[in-house]
Amino acid sequence: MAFGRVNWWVSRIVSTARGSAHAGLCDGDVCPCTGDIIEDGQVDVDDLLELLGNWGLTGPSDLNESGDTDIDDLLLLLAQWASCE
Ligand SMILES: [Ca+2]
Repeated sequence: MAFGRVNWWVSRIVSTARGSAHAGLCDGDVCPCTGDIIEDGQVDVDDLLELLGNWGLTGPSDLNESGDTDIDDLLLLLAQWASCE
């Protein structure tokens, strides 16, 4: 698969995740930077790998505190993809 096509899919997923997060879990326009799992000041691939490594488990990767790390947590992380401010 060409890089441009992968980039398009990532953009679509992040856009959808941002819409989901803003529809339910954020307070107004302010979303906490809970996606910064490894606490380095940004939500990036390192946080994504940490989340995937803890799939099904509780802990810091359980961003919505539902009791396990699942697709909802992945969508939250993608919605916060960027530097934390
Ligand atoms: Ca969860």
